[in-house]
Amino acid sequence: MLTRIDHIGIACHDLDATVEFYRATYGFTHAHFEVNEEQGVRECMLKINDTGDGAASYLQLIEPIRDDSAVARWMAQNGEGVHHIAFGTDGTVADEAVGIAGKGVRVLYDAPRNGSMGSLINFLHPKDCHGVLTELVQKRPDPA
Ligand code: CMX
Ligand code: CO
Repeated sequence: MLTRIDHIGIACHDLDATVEFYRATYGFTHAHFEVNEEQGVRECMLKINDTGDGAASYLQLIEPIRDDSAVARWMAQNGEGVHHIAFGTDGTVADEAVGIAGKGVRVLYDAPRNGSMGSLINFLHPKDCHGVLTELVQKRPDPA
């Protein structure tokens, strides 16, 4: 079941300056930085709040590291701004993807890929989601 807004993905030109904007303007300071080579981004997950399913909601600030990345292509058309939304599941992304694909929505990857902080992710095509690039997220299992 999809139980939370896991994150909102926001494309930016200068990650450090954008993180500083969110800190100085809103006081969001719980920041986790990483590079996702496969997705072609440097990113910062800014935690906004914990959620009832034991996970959390974030802003995902993303700066392209390659001109041929999905985010760089999108920014060439749109500039900075909201790029995607991500719903979190309390189950697996693989199961969510099967269920959603069965409703006629295109799932972009055959199998889940690596997302932020050890999560597993997949995407739904924006043209099948009323113009919204939609991501599915399964948070990293808690260490045993
Ligand atoms: N939101 C809404 N619509 C979008 C979009 C977005 N982010 N990106 C592309 N589109 C639209 C385009 O406007 C275009 O519409 P028109 O045909 O009406 O012009 C259509 O989708 C196809 O666009 P395109 O430029 O030909 O598409 P791309 O080849 O760039 O591929 C997509 C689009 C969704 C398949 C690609 O962006 C993708 O694979 N995304 C998933 C991966 C990703 O976004 N990674 C970055 C985030 C990583 C993370 O969250 O961790
Ligand atoms: Co994302």
